[in-house]
Amino acid sequence: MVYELPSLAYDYAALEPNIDARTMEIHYTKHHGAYTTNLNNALAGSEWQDRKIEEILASISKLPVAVRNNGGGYYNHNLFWTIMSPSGGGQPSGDLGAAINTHFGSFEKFRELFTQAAMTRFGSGWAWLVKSGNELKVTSTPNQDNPLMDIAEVRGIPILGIDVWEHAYYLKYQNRRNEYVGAFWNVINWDEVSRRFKG
Ligand code: MN3
Repeated sequence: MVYELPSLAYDYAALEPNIDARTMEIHYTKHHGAYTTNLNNALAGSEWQDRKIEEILASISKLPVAVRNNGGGYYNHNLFWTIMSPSGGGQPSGDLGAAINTHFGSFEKFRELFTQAAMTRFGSGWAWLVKSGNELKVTSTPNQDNPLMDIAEVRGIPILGIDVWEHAYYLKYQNRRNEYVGAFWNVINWDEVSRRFKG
């Protein structure tokens, strides 16, 4: 199997002004593109090359660091593009909205926790909302790690994630990660997050 860069459901400028077109273009074509190529190279000829990415990540402690970095980068960005939308923002309703209220008290409390996870991740990494059994948890991971990995502190199925690597925001926001994280809420595709929550 050869992993492929998935197509984007919107154009580079679609998330303006929250995420600028130049950042989207470089992030998708160069960064995600490189993770995809490097994952294929790292898996070539190994017994893992025909396995699903989720299975690879679940056994990542047994695999070379190049698979961890690029397999994580491949999966994380696949998720990231889909959980954003030009018609995103607002709050989740239905089962996901109810589950957020149950586990965090309110949407506002959840937003605070998730923002804190994104802001306190030192250096490069991701903040996540994960489904862990019947629970919802907020966590963060360094580099391109994620909660599917058997090495993660908090394991679960990621249903929402924000990339807090500087490459995700530096052109528009420079060092102001807080502004980028604030703008992210305007583009969250809650329909997709709900779909992942149910799945
Ligand atoms: Mn990135």
